[in-house]
Amino acid sequence: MSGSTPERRMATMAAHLRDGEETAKEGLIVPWPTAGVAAASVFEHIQQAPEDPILGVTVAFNKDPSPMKVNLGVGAYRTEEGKPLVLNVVRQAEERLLADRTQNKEYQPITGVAQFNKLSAQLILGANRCALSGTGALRVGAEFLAKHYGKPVIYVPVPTWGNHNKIFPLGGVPVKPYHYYDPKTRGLDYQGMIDDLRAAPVGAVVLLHACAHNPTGVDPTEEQWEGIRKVIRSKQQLPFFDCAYQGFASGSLDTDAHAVRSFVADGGECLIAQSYAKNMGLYGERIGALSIVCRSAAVASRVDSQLKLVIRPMYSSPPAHGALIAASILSDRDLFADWTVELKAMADRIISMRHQLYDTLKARGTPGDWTHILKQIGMFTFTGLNPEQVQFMTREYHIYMTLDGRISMAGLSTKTIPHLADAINAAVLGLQGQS
Ligand code: KET
Repeated sequence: MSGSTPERRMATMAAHLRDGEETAKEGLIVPWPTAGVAAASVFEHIQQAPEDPILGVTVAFNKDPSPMKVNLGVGAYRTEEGKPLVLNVVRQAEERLLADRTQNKEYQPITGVAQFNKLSAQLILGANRCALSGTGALRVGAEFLAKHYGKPVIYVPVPTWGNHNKIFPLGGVPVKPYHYYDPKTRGLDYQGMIDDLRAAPVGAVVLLHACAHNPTGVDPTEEQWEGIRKVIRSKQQLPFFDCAYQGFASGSLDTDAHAVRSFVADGGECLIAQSYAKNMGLYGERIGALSIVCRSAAVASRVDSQLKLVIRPMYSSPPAHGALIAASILSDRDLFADWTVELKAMADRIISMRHQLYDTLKARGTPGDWTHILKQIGMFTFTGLNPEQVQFMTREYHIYMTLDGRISMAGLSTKTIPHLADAINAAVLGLQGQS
């Protein structure tokens, strides 16, 4: 490189040591001259980042030594004993994979395990596609849209899963809000949503939670979905479904796919990001899928080729293990049947937690209308508690939840519900804590 003689580099280092100034010129390789001596780090300016609003709740929970602590932050299923659950079907699928000596650890194709992709599309569509976590599917979808879609702006519900607001802009797609939740009714602001979609530009991308909206637990009715679909289609907007809870809302995989299927049945195009974290309990395997429904096979094939160009420099190709587990379950009639039973049991336990919490609050005489606990759908209840009340409950009752007042019903058990009800009761009454 011109000018990067050893003498020149020594002079640069000396200058740096003398006045500590940044003297590196573009294209000049400057070894850090003060290595090994007490000196400022090149990263000195970096500020402490805040913990993630959802995963950070678990970090705080883990640090708390209290025996009465409860973690209702992250959306992760727990048993009645408060333990993480590995589904029986997952254990069986893993045992089969382990025993199968034809399995190897080769690189997967860039878009992942083909059979898994096909089966995932079938699961959500009832009868096109790429493999990675739900988060990864959203991220790849975002970057694909930024590169190849003429209207890279995505409308997201308010509120939405917090990561949406980070994933899309980082993938090159700015985020705009649409009305969704009405704090007054603790239900859907249907008219606000419709008005916002009507006012959004032709062709805009619209993020929709396929079912079990996170964090509100509020889903449109079938009729309302029909209205939403008509507006989106009439404005030639592009739906992008985030489907992280199929089977968790109603207990039925088909019922929970209703919204997506209605948009596919009308012949229009859409993107679908699926996650198997919750419904197969494969959180740490990071397994999900991106499907892009296209009008023709020819378009789908070109889209597929471009997705590879997005993925290859991002993570090259996805890990195999989670895809193979999911594919085993999806492809085997018996495992699939057993899975639906286990899934229903998880959904039912969550619903029973809703009833128990509601009844316990009623029994305490806690002021307010708590029927939304019963009405809301899926893993979460959006309690309506404000950040001060949440902080009070964490400080005084060791109950961990996100600041927006969301609680993961899957983190509750018959044993912990009275404690939560006490905490909510005290928070609502503005009482002093008990610890
Ligand atoms: N979409 C939604 C709507 C969602 O709630 C999650 C996870 C994901 C995608 C991520 O899926 P995955 O396959 O794990 O990448 N939500 C829970 C965990 C988290 O925040 O990461 C949560 O809201 O607690």
